Amino acid sequence: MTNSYNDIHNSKAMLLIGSNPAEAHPVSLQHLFRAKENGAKMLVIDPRYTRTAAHADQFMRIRPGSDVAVIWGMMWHIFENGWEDKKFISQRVYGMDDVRAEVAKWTPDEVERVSGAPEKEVRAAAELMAKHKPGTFIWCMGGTQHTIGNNNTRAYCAFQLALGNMGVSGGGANIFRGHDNVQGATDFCVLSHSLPGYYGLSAGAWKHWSKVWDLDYEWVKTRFDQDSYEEKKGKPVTPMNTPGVPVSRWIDSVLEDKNLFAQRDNVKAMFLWGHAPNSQTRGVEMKKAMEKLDMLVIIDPYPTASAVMHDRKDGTYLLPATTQFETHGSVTASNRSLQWRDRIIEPLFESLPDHTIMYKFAKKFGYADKLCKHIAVNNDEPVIEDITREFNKGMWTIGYTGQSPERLKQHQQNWHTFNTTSLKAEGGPANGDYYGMPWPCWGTAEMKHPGTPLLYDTSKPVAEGGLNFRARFGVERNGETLLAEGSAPVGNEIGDGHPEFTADLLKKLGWWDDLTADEKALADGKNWKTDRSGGIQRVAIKHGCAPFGNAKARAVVWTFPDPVPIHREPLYTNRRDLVEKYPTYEDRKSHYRLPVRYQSIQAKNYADDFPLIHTSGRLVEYEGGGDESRSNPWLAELQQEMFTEINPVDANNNNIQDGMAIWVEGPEGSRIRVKAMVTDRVAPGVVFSPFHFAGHMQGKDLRDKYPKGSDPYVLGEAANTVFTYGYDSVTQMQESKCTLCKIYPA
Ligand SMILES: Nc1nc2c(c(=O)[nH]1)N[C@H]1C(S)=C(S)[C@@H](COP(=O)(O)OP(=O)(O)OC[C@H]3O[C@@H](n4cnc5c(=O)[nH]c(N)nc54)[C@H](O)[C@@H]3O)O[C@H]1N2
Ligand SMILES: Nc1nc2c(c(=O)[nH]1)N[C@H]1C(S)=C(S)[C@@H](COP(=O)(O)OP(=O)(O)OC[C@H]3O[C@@H](n4cnc5c(=O)[nH]c(N)nc54)[C@H](O)[C@@H]3O)O[C@H]1N2
Ligand SMILES: [Mo]
Repeated sequence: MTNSYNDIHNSKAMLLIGSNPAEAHPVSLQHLFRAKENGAKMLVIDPRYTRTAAHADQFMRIRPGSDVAVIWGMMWHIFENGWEDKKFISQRVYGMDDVRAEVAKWTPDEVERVSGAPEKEVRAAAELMAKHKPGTFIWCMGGTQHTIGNNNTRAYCAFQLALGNMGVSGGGANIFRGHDNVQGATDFCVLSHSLPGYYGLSAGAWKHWSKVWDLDYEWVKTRFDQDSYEEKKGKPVTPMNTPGVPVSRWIDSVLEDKNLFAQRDNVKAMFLWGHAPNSQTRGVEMKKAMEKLDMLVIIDPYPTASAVMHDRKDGTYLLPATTQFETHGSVTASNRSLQWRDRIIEPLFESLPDHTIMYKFAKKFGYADKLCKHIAVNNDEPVIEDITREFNKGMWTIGYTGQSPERLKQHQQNWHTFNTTSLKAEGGPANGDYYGMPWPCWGTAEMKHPGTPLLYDTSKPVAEGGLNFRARFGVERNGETLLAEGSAPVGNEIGDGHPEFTADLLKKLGWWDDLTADEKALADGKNWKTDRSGGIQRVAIKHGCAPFGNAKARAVVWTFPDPVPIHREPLYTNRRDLVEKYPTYEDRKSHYRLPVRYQSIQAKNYADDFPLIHTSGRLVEYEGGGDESRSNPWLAELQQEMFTEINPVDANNNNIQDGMAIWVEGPEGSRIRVKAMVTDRVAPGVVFSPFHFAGHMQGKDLRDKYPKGSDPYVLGEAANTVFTYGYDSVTQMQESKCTLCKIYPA
């Protein structure tokens, strides 16, 4: 998220695509209402007429999976009418001409053919955004859970770049997140492809973190398999330097032919740590994978659907974890602000906080002393403040270094001093800071950087939270500069684009002697993100420069499968007429260590037997897999049954009446028994299911299998039992917004 929920108060227009905050972010929706009261226009683009759409000035319905078509369709009108911000593009964007060439193909007729949105609506939507600036662009899961999710999100960003809506208050790309610490979990890379702070997995990255942890890099290396199973740029690489299997594909890491798997063996043990299995697609195959494991461990306040989905007899452990109310420490909000939280209640029953459980494992494995070398431990609980100080010492890349526990606590204790629109403290002990010091909060805590409330905003000096686009991808490409031209943050002494800061660049600029002797000792030979003294960052900022250089935003990502976002039909599509022109990717031999199927699935026509598009999402009453919220009597009262939304036309054509029990059957051979909700919220040809239910499997009630007294009040079929194969070509996000189905009375 480049801006913040609060900053949306300053927007003149709000575009929401694949985002339904009335159900998924009801508190954040209040900020959108503030903007509406200030006169902002609201545009909602979604396959469904949602509770959010009910508040919109314009609602535009699209076919699931057609986001690129409709965004390029809107940009077609923007370019046609010269509504783009030419100055912004020439100074701060690389590759917009390539986008323009792709957009030219999306004439109004083609946009309507692919997305279903008629020219009149698409033009009105484009005009709404072009004539009301600054405008914010909000997207959520409707855009990301696709094989081309990365194309969708990049098309959204290109749209904002074209209008010059980036780096300004009231503008930006604002992605409403899921759980309260999704941003923090991402920043720490609780993922398979990077070390904390997006350092990647190269030897240099491991060496940096080994220094921060004060561990011998050679010892860290011995923790990994030294054999190689794949190549990078023609050279063999070991698992330590290659992304592991992402959670979306864990089933395949168990079931896939081991000879096709880029690691020594299949996965034999699985920890589901705060994870609901019914949140993942291919439920029937997951049951198989669960049963094939040697060991299954569930670390959760609830037994979850993991307790009932499989028929394991042994080797299954349930470790009760506390909830966030029983621990304390910092979490990171969507707008990159860190917030300190206190413990509300002592841990209930025998449950333990997650970090205590983790420490106890490290003890069993024999490396607890290394895990907590500079972290005090009380009664097996690592001290949270010390963990915070440790990441402060390492995460220079994104400026997670200035938010010391002391500063975070000061913000928490002085909430009332912060302005609720600008997030800036007006007087008081944190005067001038932005709430939670949204990252990047550069340098050390002593430097007192206030945090960066808006990314890439050149109207303020970097020292006061200003910024520009990163020089992350080199300084030149095909003879063209990648650096910003004639644009820099206020007070930047270079006054134009410049590369990332290194010790050498400081020397070249004659700024090296601005470092103290202590800083020089750590900074020599290093760059802005590996200098553990923070001196390079401090001096760059002193001269008004962003430590990561000043470049253009790239609208062409030459390292991705589709450098300029293009439309591709979903794997399971009922628009066979579009497959030839907009085919999916070729199958891939190895991505995140596993083969990935694309074309081999799309090649087969499922549409005759499974004519309806099946999409999925959220209800305000329940959260995620839903075991926690379906165990809450007040919420359970409000949504007592799993259901599927069906348009009256499809209901009538399939002998279905509102409230009837029906089967929804998917193309991979499974079906779920649910209640029909007949409604025009969905268009003919599209059905929608919430994914929060579990405890029924293909018509069978599994209530008896829950440990005594732990069954949630409400059980139901998991939508993901019938959601199918399909993974984003870069991130491997599952395709849970777009599959096919048929429906019939049960
Ligand atoms: N009550 C509640 N709140 C939650 C959650 C919860 O489980 N319950 N979960 C949290 C989490 S983890 C997240 S990530 C967020 C998610 O928040 P959202 O993404 O807003 O929620 P969803 O309902 O999954 O999807 C949003 C919309 O995408 C639409 N959609 C479906 N297919 C497409 C498509 O192809 N293109 C487009 N443009 N739109 C499409 C759906 O119709 C839906 O209205 O919510 C968070 N908030
Ligand atoms: N079909 C379909 N599938 C989807 C989606 C969709 O839109 N459609 N959305 C996807 C998205 S965006 C997401 S984020 C996932 C969500 O998927 P998950 O993250 O797997 O689901 P949740 O149920 O939100 O949370 C998982 C578990 O965390 C436990 N928990 C709560 N607090 C704590 C704690 O402090 N410690 C521990 N250890 N556990 C705790 C809860 O009891 C719960 O069982 O679902 C995905 N799946
Ligand atoms: Mo999410």
